[in-house]
Amino acid sequence: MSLSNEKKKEMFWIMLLSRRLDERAWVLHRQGKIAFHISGIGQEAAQVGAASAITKGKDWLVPYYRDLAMMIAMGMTPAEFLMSLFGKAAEPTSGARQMPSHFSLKRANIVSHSAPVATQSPHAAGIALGIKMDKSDQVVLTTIGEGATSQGEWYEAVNFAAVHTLPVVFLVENNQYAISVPQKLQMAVSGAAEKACGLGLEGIKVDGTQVFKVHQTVLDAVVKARQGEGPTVIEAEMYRLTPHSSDDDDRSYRTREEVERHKKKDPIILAKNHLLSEGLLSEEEYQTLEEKAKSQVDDAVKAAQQAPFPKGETAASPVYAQEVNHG
Ligand SMILES: Cc1ncc(C[n+]2csc(CCOP(=O)(O)OP(=O)(O)O)c2C)c(N)n1
Ligand SMILES: [Mg+2]
Repeated sequence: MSLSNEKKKEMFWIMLLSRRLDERAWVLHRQGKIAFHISGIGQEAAQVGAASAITKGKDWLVPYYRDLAMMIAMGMTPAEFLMSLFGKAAEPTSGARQMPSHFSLKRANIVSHSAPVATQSPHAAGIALGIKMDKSDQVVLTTIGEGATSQGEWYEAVNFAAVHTLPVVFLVENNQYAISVPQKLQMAVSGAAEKACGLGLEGIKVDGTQVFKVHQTVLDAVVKARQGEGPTVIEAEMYRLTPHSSDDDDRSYRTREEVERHKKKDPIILAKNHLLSEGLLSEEEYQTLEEKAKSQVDDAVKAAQQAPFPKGETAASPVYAQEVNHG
């Protein structure tokens, strides 16, 4: 089923809003107002394309730390994200106990991941097993970086899902680096999609800078999973346009020329040009969206800054089911 014009514009809006929100997080970090940020800049097309292929509130999502745009597409608000950066009590992932960007959102069936990379993959396979045992037609989407597909957990999860024909889509966001390690020092194959055939399932590569292409590829895999035809590995290729995190200096391992070259394939610009060329967006409408994004981010920053911190006496309460007596 092809996307309606309205849906295409909405997907572009989510990408734009997420980009401006992500950029603001960098500014807040450089102003010394937050301690840490890990960015999804350059990965918005894959994230929004994939999120709009599952059914919100019905299907399950097990994301990873770069998925800010995916989370916004799934209904997390900018203020909720910013509250996690400021460590505020009302942030929905953990009430400020988790590191920022360890995303979860109970109301949208989005499950938190642990800090060790790839541990989310077996969680996703396990949820998919539960769905199959319940004979439900839900689907699980899970994401991961290409570097983390070297981890045993990823192979175990994909293998298990293939053996048991589980309704799960493994989306690999291949941004070409794992911190400072380029893909060619990470794997001897052409990418994560190539690994899939060795485990007995389909592996598909897609241009991860093209939101509507990613959407269609993930949608096909979701339909297949929902029909009981098993899992798919999808590798979306893009480029991490920022350093790994606010603690990283990428000048030590890649040239500025390389980064500048990849900015020509910035997914926001590609999506904007696509909508302009199809007559779905005008320059004036685009400027209006930019202003709207700026004012929504401004408002969200204010709300998050004004929100209360968790109370000291609640420090252990969301971690343990019952209060623990340390005396
Ligand atoms: C098991 C484990 N080893 C190392 C780390 C440190 N670490 C955090 S992110 C990361 C890079 C992961 O790269 P990739 O999977 O390509 O994802 P990207 O950050 O590029 O999106 C590493 C090595 C970790 N969190 N867990
Ligand atoms: Mg990577």
